Amino acid sequence: MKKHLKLGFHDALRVLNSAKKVMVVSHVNPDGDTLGCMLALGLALMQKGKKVLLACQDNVPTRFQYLPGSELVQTECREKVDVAVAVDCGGEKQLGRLRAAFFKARSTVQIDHHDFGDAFGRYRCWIRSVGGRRDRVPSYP
Ligand SMILES: [Mn+2]
Repeated sequence: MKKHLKLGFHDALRVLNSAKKVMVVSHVNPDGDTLGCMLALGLALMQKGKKVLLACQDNVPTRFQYLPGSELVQTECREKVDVAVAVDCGGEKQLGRLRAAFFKARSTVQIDHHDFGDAFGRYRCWIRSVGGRRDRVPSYP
């Protein structure tokens, strides 16, 4: 991981720790990557006492509805949040109709594991994939 990206990770943690209300957004036509990341992060933030909105433009596909928290995912968001987090989104277009709500947040964070894509979050962290298809997941202190 490059130094500036690592700094982005710690900045993102600081911003998330100080937030009261957080929105986590998955990309359009959600797959297991984006949903797994959104739900894991969202549930972890809830356990820390944050108010969390889980959002995706499109409904959770039936094959992923067994995932814990998938029933909480909403397809729109009208609330203003302290921090909006985009997960697995290679560009802001992947936020779909949630783009406006995302950029209304006081701060924005972009978490991704792809080496390509556009930077659009105020804080960005790339989690490099290791060991073939199994991605390394950072712990959330
Ligand atoms: Mn994906």
